Amino acid sequence: MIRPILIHPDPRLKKTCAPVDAVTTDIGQLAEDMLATMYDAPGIGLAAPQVGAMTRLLVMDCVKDPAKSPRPMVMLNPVVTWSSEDTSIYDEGCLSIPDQYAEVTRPAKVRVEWLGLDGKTTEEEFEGLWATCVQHEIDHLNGKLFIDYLGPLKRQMITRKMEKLKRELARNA
Ligand code: K1U
Ligand code: ZN
Repeated sequence: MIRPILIHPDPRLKKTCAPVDAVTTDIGQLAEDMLATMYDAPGIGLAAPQVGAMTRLLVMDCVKDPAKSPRPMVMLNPVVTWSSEDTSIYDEGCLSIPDQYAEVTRPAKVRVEWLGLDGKTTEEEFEGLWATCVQHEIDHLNGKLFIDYLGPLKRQMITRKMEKLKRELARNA
C-alpha cells in the first residue's frame, strides 16, 4: 500500500522516533508499504516519520540505473558506529520538501549497524550516495531535516514555500 508522505512543516517531522522493540508483522507491513511508497514517489530513501509512523525504521535503494538490479534495504534501529573525517557535498532533496534542493556537507563514509526484518544485526560501511542517503534518513529518525544544515534565511524561504504549497494542496483537496 502506498502511504501519503507528510510535507514540511509538520510537528511529526521534528520528533525523535522510538526504537523498534520487536520485529512484528506490523513492522514488516510498514517496511513493505514504505518501500512501495519510496519507489512510487520516486525516491532513493524514506524514513518512517515521513509516513507518520514514529518508529526507528528506514528504507533505501540508491541503485538509480534501471539496467542494474535493485537493492532494497530495510533498517530497524540504525546507528552510525563510525564516520570518516573526509566529507562530501551532495545537492540533497527530500520527499517531505518537494522540489527544493540544497548542498549539504556530511562525512563521506559511515559504518552503520542495524537490525534487519530477519531479527539479525548487520554492520556495513557505506560511501557515495549510499552514505549521504543513510545519514539523511537517520536524521529523519532524530527529527532533523536537510534544511536544518542551511542558514536561517534559506531555511525560512524553503519553509514559506512549503507552507504555500500545503495551503494550495488543501484548497485543491
Ligand atoms: O528521505 C527522503 O526524503 C528521500 C530522499 C533521500 C535523499 C535524496 C538525496 C540525498 C539524500 C537523501 C529522496 O529520495 S529525494 C528524491 C531523489 O533524490 C531521487 C528521486 C528519483 C531518482 C533519483 C533520486
Ligand atoms: Zn528526507
